[in-house]
Amino acid sequence: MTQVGRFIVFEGVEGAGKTTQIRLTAAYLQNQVNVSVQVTREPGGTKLGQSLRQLLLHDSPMNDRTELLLFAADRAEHVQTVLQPALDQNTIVLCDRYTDSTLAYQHYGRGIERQVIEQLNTIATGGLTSDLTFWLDLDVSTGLGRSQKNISGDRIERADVDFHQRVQAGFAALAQQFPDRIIPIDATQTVQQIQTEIQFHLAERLGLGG
Ligand code: T5A
Repeated sequence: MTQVGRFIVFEGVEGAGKTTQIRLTAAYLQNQVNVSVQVTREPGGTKLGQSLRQLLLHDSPMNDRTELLLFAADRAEHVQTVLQPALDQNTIVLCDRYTDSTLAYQHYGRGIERQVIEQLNTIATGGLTSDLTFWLDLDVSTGLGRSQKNISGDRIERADVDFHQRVQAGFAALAQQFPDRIIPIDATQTVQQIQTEIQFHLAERLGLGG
C-alpha cells in the first residue's frame, strides 16, 4: 500500500490504558500492516516538552491558567518539531493525549472558559487535528486504581475525585460532540479485546490493515 501520514490520538482518564494500547497498536502497524510509525505523547514529546512535563506534573503547585499555558507551549513545540514533520514524511503518528485532554482537564475539569482553550489550541496546533481519536472510556476509580498501583501519583492525578469525574464527563461530552473523529472504546474490557476493537476501526476508518 502507499502510505500516507495519519494522526491517531489516544485519550482517557488516568490509567485508562492509553500507553498499553499505543504500544500494541504500534507493534501491530509496524509488523503486520508494514507501515512506519512514530509514538509520541503530550506533555513531553520534545526535549523542551520534557522540561515542561516535569514542571507540570512533578513540581510545585501552579495557577490553573499557568497550567493551561504550559500545556499550550508544550503542544506548540510538539506540533512544529515532531508531529507535522512526521506527518509530512507519511508516518503514522500515535500520540498519547492531544487537544481533547486540554478541553477535558482544563475546561470541564478546572472550569476555564471553553473559548479561551479553543483559541489556545488553534494557536498551538496551527489547525492540526487528529484523523482519529480513540477515547478509552473507563470509570475514574478503576483508572486511578490502575495508575496508582505502581506510583504515588503525579500532581494532576492527586487532584480530588470530583475533578476526575468532571474530566471523565468532559470526554463523554466531547465524544458526543465529535462522533466522526472520536471513537469511544469500552476500556473495562481485556487488553486484547480493546486492541482487537482498535484494529477493527483502524481498518474500517483509515484503511490500515484488516
Ligand atoms: N493533561 C495532559 C492535562 O491536564 N491537559 C493536557 O492538555 C494534557 C495533554 C498527563 C497528565 O497531564 C494531564 C492529564 C494527565 O493527568 P499521562 O502521562 O498521560 O499524564 O498520565 P496518565 O493518563 O495518568 O497515564 P497512565 O500511564 O497512568 O495511564 P495510561 O497510559 O492511560 O494507562 P497504562 O496503559 O499505563 O495502564 C495503567 C495500568 O493499567 C494496566 C496497565 O498494565 C498498567 O498497569 N492496564 C489494564 N489493566 C486491566 N485491564 C486493562 N484493559 C488494562 N489496560 C492497562
